Amino acid sequence: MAFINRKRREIQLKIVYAGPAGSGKSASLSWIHRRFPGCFASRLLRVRAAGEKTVFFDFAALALPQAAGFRLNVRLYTLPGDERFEDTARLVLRGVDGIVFVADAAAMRKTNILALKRLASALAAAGRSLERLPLVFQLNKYDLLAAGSLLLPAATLAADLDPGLRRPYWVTSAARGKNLLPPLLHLIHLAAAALEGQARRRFPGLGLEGFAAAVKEHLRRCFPPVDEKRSRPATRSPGRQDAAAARAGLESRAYFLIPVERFEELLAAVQRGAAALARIAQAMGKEAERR
Ligand SMILES: Nc1nc2c(ncn2[C@@H]2O[C@H](COP(=O)(O)OP(=O)(O)OP(=O)(O)O)[C@@H](O)[C@H]2O)c(=O)[nH]1
Ligand SMILES: [Mg+2]
Repeated sequence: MAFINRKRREIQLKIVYAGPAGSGKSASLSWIHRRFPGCFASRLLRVRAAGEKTVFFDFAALALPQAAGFRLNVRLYTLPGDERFEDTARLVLRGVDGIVFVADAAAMRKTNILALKRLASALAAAGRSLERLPLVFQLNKYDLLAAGSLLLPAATLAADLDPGLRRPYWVTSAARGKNLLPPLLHLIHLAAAALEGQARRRFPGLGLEGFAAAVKEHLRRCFPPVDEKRSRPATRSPGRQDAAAARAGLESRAYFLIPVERFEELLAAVQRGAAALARIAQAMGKEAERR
């Protein structure tokens, strides 16, 4: 269940982008962050470990006002898809409230299915059930159809991952910024509704009634409808708006190199807040560079 601090009247929701290696998880979060910098309370942090063993994940926090009298903090992470980074995945999945599974339409069929199975096992090992978690699917890279690639039909890919089609899915292109917001916003709303339901049963006096509806309304206000024309990558002679967006994108990203043995410490900093995370990651990065 999400982290609720009753004293400080604060709720944290943790949303994780999962999926096979290279499916477009980082590209999706990075596009949303670049396109709507004003909706975020933090920069987009890309964390990489120094040393032999590599860990890699992205992190950003959404800035949302109070909902049902609670300050809401939505933390967004991407998991590294590569099997070698299972330790990272396990740590990042701790306390997850919802998952955007980004499938790769250009990958082999079994690649997506295996990645989903691995995710279910990682959650089961931590005593969680994928079945019971809010989950949406992004079927990504369908822009490649226009380039002449032969891709699995989206309906087939969706049925591969969710045979009963019980979960919603969107056909997306992280490269072109197509359909990236709806899955995320829908998932945050699902996670908020799940939390409201759980809290009603477990903490009847908490007063979270209307929480999910308030979250949905904040999200609608924060993320205005996307103008698809502006979401295309800048052309050779970018207009003023495109240049400003590109600059904002560059400034909003940060890359950190951290020693892997301090990864737990880094994640603990994530729990404390984006500013603490940035400070610690920066210090670790400097340390790693000196070695
Ligand atoms: N054509 C196309 N390429 C994409 C799309 N999304 C991502 N890519 C490309 O696929 C590659 C991998 O994208 P990432 O976003 O780094 O993938 P990831 O899921 O974060 O990968 P890991 O972190 O390694 O698990 C990059 O070269 C992206 O430019 C898409 O929608 N269409
Ligand atoms: Mg990535």
